[in-house]
Amino acid sequence: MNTNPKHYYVTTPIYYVNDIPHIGHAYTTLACDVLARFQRLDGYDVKFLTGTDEHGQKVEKSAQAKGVDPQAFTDEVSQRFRDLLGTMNFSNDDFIRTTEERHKTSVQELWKRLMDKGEIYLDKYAGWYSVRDEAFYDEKELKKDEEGNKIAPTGAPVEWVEEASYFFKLSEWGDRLLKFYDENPDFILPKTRRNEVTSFVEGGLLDLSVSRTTFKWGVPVPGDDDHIMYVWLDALTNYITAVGFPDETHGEFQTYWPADLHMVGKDILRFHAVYWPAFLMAAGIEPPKRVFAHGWWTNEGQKISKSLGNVIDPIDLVEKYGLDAVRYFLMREVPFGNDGDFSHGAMVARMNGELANDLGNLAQRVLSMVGKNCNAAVPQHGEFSDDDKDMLNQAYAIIDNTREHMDVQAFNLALEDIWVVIRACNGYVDRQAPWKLKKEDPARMETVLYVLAECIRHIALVLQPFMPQAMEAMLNLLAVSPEHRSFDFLGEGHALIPGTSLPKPEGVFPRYVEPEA
Ligand code: ME8
Repeated sequence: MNTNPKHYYVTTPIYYVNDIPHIGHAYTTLACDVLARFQRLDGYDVKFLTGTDEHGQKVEKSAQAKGVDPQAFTDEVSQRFRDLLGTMNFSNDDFIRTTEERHKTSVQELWKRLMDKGEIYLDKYAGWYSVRDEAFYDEKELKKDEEGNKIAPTGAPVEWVEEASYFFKLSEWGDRLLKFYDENPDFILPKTRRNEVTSFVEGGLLDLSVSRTTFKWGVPVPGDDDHIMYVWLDALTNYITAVGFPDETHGEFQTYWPADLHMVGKDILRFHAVYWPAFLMAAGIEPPKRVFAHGWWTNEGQKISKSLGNVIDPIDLVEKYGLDAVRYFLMREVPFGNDGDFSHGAMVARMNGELANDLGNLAQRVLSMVGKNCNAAVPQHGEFSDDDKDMLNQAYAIIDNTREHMDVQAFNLALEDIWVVIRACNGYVDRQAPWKLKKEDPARMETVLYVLAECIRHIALVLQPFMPQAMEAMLNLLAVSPEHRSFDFLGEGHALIPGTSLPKPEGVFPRYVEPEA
């Protein structure tokens, strides 16, 4: 029995195994990892879920193209996604695969509930389908490509499909969805995306085809083996499977459902903000609390695609720049929710300007002065001046600002505010000039260095979710014990104890130097 009253359940999309993981997948999971780590440090009992979406026509086609059986194919690619977790230091608590037995049981049970409630009926589908998007499109949504072929609004090819199909009565859920959005103004973030979804629903919803008969790679419809379930009904259900559904008395279901946050890219918002809450409400299950749709990364201004050969492999990035610099860049570069562009120049500018200069130098110069002039121990401080108090108060306030930003997934703003304090510390060092005080007033020098060390402790504690390894190193340099690294230890009540001996200072953020050609 879980007795912690504060819970947090955060999920990533489950990724298709038709493709190997790239920066876009790493980005979404990173955002969830940062939130999960933040909430754990802030005293929450967290469940952080990710996984792979292994059924559907797209995956079946990819397996066929490789000449392998879909299960063998999905086993291999799903492993690549699990390998990425280690590469990126992701702290997920579970990894779900839709080919697992626990999931088949769950999705078949959801189907039966929808059937029993009269929410699903058998008919025939005649319309447009995009395998790439695994989505049905209404004629009026389609566009034309340069050759005059019909294409989906996403640019994906579409094909005409006619087959027997079960339908979910989505058309009956429009008003209830609109009421739900109205009553839960933060269900869809950012706000701009919310308007997009609301207009789509206001435009009228059609019943949704939820089964296919023309291929086999999926979960069979209970009682009708000719049909397999539509891959999105199958995939979305993963979020409840992972907390024990269909057992709603299961401890995890009780503790974590409804999920606090489904993090997704803007491409799949409709599935999460329209279809998913409708399926759940129709089955008598509470919808999640929030769906956040983030933006899209391009590479040096170009769309990232396999055919353009410009897919960014997160493993290459980490090898080149170091893991925490990459984590920092991705969370800092773009206002979270907007589209962003990856460029080598922008990466190096942030790495050298913000990590090496602003933060790395601050820590290095303070800790090396402490090492040389304070017997390699936390300095002894005297009375604090107004300037000292002001500096310390800025450090104590970091957590409140950060929490506010993290509550609405504004990672970039959280980092910006933390950097305001880092820059304030650099201003304070220059103003107080401890290197001058060394001769003139060594006691005052110790007080100044103490204030700085205490500020660095706060900065490092709050930055842990973003850069876990680098901040671990920085907190080690301040001899902060591993048990004293949660946010409970922020504030003056847990301040560094003068006289505690410190290890030999080492640089935490190397500058990026272009390798010789
Ligand atoms: O849609 N920039 O899986 P998927 C930012 N299986 N994020 C990107 C990106 C980019 N260029 N490219 C991909 C599916 N993403 C379904 C989901 S959930 C029940 C089922 C990220 O492998 C982003 O999060 O196509 C996007 O929504 C997701 O990968 C799509 O992953």
